[in-house]
Amino acid sequence: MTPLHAPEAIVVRSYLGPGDERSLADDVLDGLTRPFKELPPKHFYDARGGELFDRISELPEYYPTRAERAILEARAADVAGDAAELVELGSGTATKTRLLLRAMADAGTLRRYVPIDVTEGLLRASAEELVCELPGLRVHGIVGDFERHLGHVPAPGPGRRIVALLGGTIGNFPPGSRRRFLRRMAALLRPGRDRLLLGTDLVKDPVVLEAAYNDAEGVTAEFNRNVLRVVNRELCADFDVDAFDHVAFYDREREWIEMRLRATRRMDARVAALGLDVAFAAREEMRTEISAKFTPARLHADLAAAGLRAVEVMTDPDRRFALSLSERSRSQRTAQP
Ligand code: AVJ
Repeated sequence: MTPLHAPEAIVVRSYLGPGDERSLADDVLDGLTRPFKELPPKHFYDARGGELFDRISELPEYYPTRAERAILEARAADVAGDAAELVELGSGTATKTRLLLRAMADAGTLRRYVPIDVTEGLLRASAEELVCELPGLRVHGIVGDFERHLGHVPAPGPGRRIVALLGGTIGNFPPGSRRRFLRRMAALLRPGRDRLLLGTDLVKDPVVLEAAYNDAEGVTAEFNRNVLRVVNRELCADFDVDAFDHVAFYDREREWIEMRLRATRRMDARVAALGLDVAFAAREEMRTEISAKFTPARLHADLAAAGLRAVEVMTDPDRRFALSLSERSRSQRTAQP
């Protein structure tokens, strides 16, 4: 049987190589030799970490995924209606993406989907499904790290492009890096035509925020500890994973959730691949994630600092989460990716 879609409908390019274990190695070397130890959150997401995150997104306490989906369900046509191309950073299982691509298909403007994700299997599987579901769609997949491989996003085609960073992932960046990264995303947009679609979790009652990161089932705790399993496997380390407690709290001053791992006792660990010995004092904490929460003022200030201007900010009925659509302001210059 001939496939319904053209065989060349899917192109997948991988930019991951030996350098990627090195990126973990460099991050671990930096992070574990700091006076206040720290590991960047992007290393949570191996296959197990991805599954744990999917489970988190279904927890009763973890509202962001549901709130964002509710906005997309109500507003997909307004968001993506007349766009030709969707570039998505960290596409994962592409469930929310479907709503956008369908709206573009319904409007008759859909041409291309450009997902960027570190997990090649997920990316290929969702590309196959999408080209079957949406006749005429072309997928240009980029297997890579969106912090390092944005330069491989192909030049935009005719029609409007939307660059999407959903889920509140922008909150993982500390304030200065956040603006730098927004600027690099802005560089993928043509002024006056293309748009950035950004998901941001909103400042709210700290009780609600802290519950979302301290679920009763302990899935977030397992997700948090998973970064140590990744380091053990990839860098031949010997962390006693279960000897670390999950800690998550809302920092009211900085307006972000901070996750940490706390050593339950004095501990020595060896990271053999780095020839590194690490000592933890009893109750010493290591930071594993920040997840910034936004006020409308902070969102607009960060966008403006990146040469962007919001044309629309949509929230769910409970105002827990915001999806914003922004344009590049013509006057400002932006950095190259
Ligand atoms: C995927 C980064 C948006 O910050 O809420 C969920 C990750 N960490 N529970 C978030 C996460 C703990 C999530 N993001």
